[in-house]
Amino acid sequence: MTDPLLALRPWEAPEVTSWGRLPMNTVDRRAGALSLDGPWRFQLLPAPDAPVGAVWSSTRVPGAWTMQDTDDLPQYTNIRMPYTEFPPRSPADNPTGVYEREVEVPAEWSGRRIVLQVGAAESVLLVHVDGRPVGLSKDSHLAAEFDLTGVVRAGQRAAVRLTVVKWSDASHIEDQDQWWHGGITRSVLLYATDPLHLADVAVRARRDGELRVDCRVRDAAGALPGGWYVTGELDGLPLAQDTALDRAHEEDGRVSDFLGEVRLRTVVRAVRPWSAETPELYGLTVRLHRADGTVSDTARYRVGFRDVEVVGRDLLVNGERVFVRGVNRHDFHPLTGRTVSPEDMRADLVLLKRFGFNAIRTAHYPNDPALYDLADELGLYVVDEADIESHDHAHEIADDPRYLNAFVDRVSRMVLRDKNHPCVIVWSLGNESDYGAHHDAAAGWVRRHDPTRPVQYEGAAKRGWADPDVASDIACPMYAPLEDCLAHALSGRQTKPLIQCEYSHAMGNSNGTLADHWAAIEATPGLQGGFIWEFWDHGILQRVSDGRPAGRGGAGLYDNGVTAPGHRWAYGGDFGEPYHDGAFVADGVVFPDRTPKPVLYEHRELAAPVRLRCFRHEGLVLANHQHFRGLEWLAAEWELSLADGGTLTAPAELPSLRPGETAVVPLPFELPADGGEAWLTLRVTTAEDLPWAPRGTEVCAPQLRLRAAVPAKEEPAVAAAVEVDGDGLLVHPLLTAAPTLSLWRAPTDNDELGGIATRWRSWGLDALVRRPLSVHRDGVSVTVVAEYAGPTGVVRHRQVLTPVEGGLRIDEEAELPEEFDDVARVGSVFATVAGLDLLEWFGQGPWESYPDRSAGAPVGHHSLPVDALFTPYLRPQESGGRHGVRRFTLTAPDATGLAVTLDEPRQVSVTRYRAEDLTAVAHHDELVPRDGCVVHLDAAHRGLGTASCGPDTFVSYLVAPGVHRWSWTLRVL
Ligand code: IPT
Repeated sequence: MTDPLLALRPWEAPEVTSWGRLPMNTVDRRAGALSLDGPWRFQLLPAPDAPVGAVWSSTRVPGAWTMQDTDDLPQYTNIRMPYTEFPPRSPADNPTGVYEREVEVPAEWSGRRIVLQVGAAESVLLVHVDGRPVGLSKDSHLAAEFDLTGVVRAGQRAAVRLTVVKWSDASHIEDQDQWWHGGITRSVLLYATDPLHLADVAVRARRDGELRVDCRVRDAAGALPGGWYVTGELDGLPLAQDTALDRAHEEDGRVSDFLGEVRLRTVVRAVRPWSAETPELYGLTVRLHRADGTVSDTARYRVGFRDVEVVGRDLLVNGERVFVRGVNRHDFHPLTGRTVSPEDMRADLVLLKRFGFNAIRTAHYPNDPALYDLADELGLYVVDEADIESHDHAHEIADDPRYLNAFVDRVSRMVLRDKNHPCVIVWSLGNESDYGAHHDAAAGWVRRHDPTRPVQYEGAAKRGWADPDVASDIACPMYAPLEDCLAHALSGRQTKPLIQCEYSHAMGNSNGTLADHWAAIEATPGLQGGFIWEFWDHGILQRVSDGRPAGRGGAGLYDNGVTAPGHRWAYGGDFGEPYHDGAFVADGVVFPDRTPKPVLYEHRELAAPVRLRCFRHEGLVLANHQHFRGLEWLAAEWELSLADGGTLTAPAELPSLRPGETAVVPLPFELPADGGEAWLTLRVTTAEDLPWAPRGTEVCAPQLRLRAAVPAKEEPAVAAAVEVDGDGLLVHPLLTAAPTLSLWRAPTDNDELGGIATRWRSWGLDALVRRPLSVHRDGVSVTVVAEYAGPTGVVRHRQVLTPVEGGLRIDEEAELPEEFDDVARVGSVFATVAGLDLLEWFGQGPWESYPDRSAGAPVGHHSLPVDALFTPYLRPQESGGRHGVRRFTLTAPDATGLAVTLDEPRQVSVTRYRAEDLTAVAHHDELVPRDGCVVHLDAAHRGLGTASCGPDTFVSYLVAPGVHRWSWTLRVL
């Protein structure tokens, strides 16, 4: 007998979005639900219409089969589909998972309405119970519910079969930039309600305290029984029923026997409004009663009172033009793929809060429901995005009528699910799907159903940032050059808030110019922020021996971004995929194990709630840079870093300031009269335990320079010998490679994908050939002139080595030809003997910083083991730099070693790798650290930019041709 669900061939029928699926609603937390998570019988068929065999294995639900023990492994493609079939077709090889298990339906569910909920399945779900077809669903990131009343019997067993087809017409609109998986990725459960039940509850809570709760009631038996009523309470106080609404409905005859509607209301006096800074929540309980007063159904919500509106070119939350410090976040885990636990999501959001983020775009589909509860609780604004990305076939699909239903279905189901969350401030129609009538249809539905939130869609906004007719209330470009954003905001033609849906691409060593962006955003009305791309490096933990995902067994096999021996972070191509997009999937601000990358410290500082504005003779100007709260939640300590002394601390009293206010506070230290450079830092921490940070967690460390450095006097030469070899290379007891000129860095992902690395290679910067031209002794100094030649240009380099008290001064000069107009660096590189494993420096730190990513690294005395300086970006590249270094020592445990003093604050890196070590391998675990240190001192170092996807660094951060001079002293300790 042909199965009717299969006979439809629903995997190639975009018109079919569901069958037998219950409408989406907000009432899903019924007490007594039965979890069906855990082991299920499992078969992976080669195609949906292949016969189910007799041999079963076992698999775990929730979980993608691509991350468990099957031969269908994860595959990464960005834009292109992993197969050539055009929409709505899918390939003949179409892995299809058949999941089966028995369920004991509780005897006490007799007479009740029984519902099966499948949290998420990709990409087509077919449901059979006891061999009978029950329903089907598409949309891989939203739950599907099926009414099993009359299909299963209370007190008896039922066999549930869930068939999941991997490739379908729906895959063409789920073409997001991430790994392809297959399986059931969120929890499955069975629950029961009374036949008389809450079908949906919609909550509207405004910042003036007005609460409106619209309840819809159904009875499974059909017509509603007489006498039912609904009550509600907010934090224990009863809500009033809005009888006016009932009457109005009766008058126009809209109250039917099948669907009851009730509106409850109240006005909360002295309401505490919800915002990301003040995530105040109230507990709402809605109860549906039978005529005899007994409760037939209950729903609970946490309500946040807040308003969102677009007024002119401002997006206002509670009337305030808030800055949107956002990040794009996928549901991701290195062991389970797309299955994420509430604990993991809490850890994600806690980390975002600690690093100053206040917003998430759920790129590019509705995230796990727990995320919204957490964002409500912890305080994060959410741009909730529908599961639509048709990137590879965007143009065809946006106006292909066969897909119209799917677009409206996906957008509307997201809104129906998430509408009660205060965290959701904007609905997004999806990502990278061109712009067609389907988007207008979906936007129309949203605007009618939920007029309380704006709608955005990048594909529509692209038609014209100020175009009033497109399906986007926000100008939400991606990777727009800052100058274009500024020009728009200053043009007088701006009509909508400008908030980039993606910017500052975090691939590898990246996020250059973030500080420039924020300086412009904070200074320019009309610019309101954006969402960094993205939170995660999607590296999957992989066993190198058999190339398989480590899966859940891999827990504990990574630490601090680094994997255990025999394991690596896999990216595109590592599972043998024929088509893939390489390391482009590793472009997050955290490593796959959630270890923060250095950019996060930069971001934390740029988001600082407390700022030190300037230093005036009567004191310091301290500003509250928040939108809604004072500084009471913060504690602080002053720190004075003296270049020629140590670090002093003093307690700080934060003034009482309302949002936006400033106060002048007295200078907490007397500056020693004879010192040089002096820096004042305010270390700001949490004053009490918060849900996202224990007391004492650092929040920001704004800093001011109190006094500039006194220019160093040239040290007099002393009578001592400088030893150089026949090629003019310094011979020194602590150096295993003499200082030579370096113009090269191991290309970052930005350098590679932005194209500059290709130019560097064409100039031969990675293999310049040094030819000594002259070695000349002049008194005690030795002057060495050498040429560094590439195929297209020659750099002349002069090094003057002069003995000074206790060491050696090295004055260098390099003259770059005009054609070398944009090199990676100009500086010296040398290698040290083994055993010098501690770096102590005065300069910016302690974390990695580069010329265009150095706003979050305060100047001070820092110290780190050499092995901790390097950042293990998934694809090895230039890493570990420290900006603005004035001097440093590299020492062994007995404090012997070397000391370097630089003429000016310079870019320095101390690692175990030469640039060629880093370029030779594709994964971090393949690197073999050297015993000694590789030290770079740069007169100039190119900014990082974001050119792997978006603008390159600014001209001011480029290294110009012409003459560069730098000098440094080297002493033995
Ligand atoms: C943009 C995508 O929206 C996002 O999913 C991701 O691919 C990002 O770029 C790059 O990592 S689209 C790009 C073509 C600008």
